[in-house]
Amino acid sequence: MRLVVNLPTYNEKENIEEIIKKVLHEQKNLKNIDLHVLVSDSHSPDGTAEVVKKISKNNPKVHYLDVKIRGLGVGIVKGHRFAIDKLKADLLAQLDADLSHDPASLPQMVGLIKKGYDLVNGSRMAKGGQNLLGWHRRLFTRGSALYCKLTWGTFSLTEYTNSYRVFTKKLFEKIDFNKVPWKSKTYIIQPSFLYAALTAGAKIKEVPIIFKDRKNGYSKAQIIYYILDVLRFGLKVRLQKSRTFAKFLIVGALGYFLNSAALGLLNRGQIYSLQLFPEPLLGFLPSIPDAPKIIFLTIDRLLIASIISIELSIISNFLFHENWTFKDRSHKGSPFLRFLKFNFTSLGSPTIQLASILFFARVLNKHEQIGLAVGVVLGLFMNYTLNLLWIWKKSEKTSGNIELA
Ligand SMILES: Nc1nc2c(ncn2[C@@H]2O[C@H](COP(=O)(O)OP(=O)(O)O)[C@@H](O)[C@H]2O)c(=O)[nH]1
Ligand SMILES: [Mg+2]
Repeated sequence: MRLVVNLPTYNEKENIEEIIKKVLHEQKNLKNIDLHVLVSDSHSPDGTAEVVKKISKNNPKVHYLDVKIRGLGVGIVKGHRFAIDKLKADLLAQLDADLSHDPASLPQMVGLIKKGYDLVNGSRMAKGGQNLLGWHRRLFTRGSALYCKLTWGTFSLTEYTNSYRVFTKKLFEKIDFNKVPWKSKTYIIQPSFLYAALTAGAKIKEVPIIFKDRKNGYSKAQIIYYILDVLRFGLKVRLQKSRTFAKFLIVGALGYFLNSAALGLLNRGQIYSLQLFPEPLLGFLPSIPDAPKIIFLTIDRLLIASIISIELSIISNFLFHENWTFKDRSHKGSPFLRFLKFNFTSLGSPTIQLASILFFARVLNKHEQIGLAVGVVLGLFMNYTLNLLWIWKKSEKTSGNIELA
């Protein structure tokens, strides 16, 4: 099994030889792994290329790739692509070339990949991890992590803005790079690649790492622009997630209008006060008082019309959810079974509304309209949650699984 460790570089002349040596030193701890190092360099003007080319001449395990264009994302994405296509990598790793990341963590990370994880994320914030940068960089790292957690909804993932990772070729191939801003001049590749891995269904494990500040050379991080990119990316993720809920609300509103129009036409021949037919469409059914009664239910035109129009709206909601709202989620199993489940969950809302009306009116002595309003909102969220957890579950494509070390 071949592991290619990608070291993205821009002006790392003073560090590159030592980091290559340190990575190759780990070969002894990586049994059954054929370890290679790839330096993906953005055409550094400082002579990084010369240093690497000199080493690679004498060592077939060391490779140099000039990605030509500036950008950490370019180095990362083009480097891994080259590792797969030209170096025949099965496993991919990446770490900073300035000795901030200790390659000694590689064996543990590779071990976890062998256990079945798709991506192992080095984290400064997992228990045992450390960030030895200055306070403003630590603040940035922590702030970004909190922001990403909140906007992405990934509370068990502790680190987002770090490059130390190991993952499978299979995962890399699954990622749609058209959706990853990898050509950006900032380091947004770090969180956005992680997000892409999550949406590709990656099983992720975090391991604690210690991040040391570089001794030689200078940092190319442009923190202000990076912050702006992290903010923008999180917002985009949030909006995408909210889009599903917005669709759910639109479908619900449409269902309500269909329901009320059908009820009006069947029971009165009108939509709201607009008379469309001279007679109710169900005019042949008896209305009170000549309707038969079963216990407390009067089997009259209103009851039948309500049942038909409610079911019509359930059918309409189901069709829209199936083909629009939850289109990207799992459609495994029989659509009919999903339809039955949907009918069942649709009963939940009125039940919750009734309970809420009674609770507000009888227990809290409040107006029943408050109870109804609360019940509508609660019912809506319950329905939405059940739809997500029970009917249109996370698909292979959209699910992610994160574990901490
Ligand atoms: N290929 C490539 N690598 C880059 C570029 N900018 C930074 N890097 C590398 O990314 C890693 C982290 O960059 P660094 O400047 O140390 O950022 P910091 O650790 O966040 O301060 C180092 O190995 C850099 O050489 C770039 O434009 N192209
Ligand atoms: Mg650095």
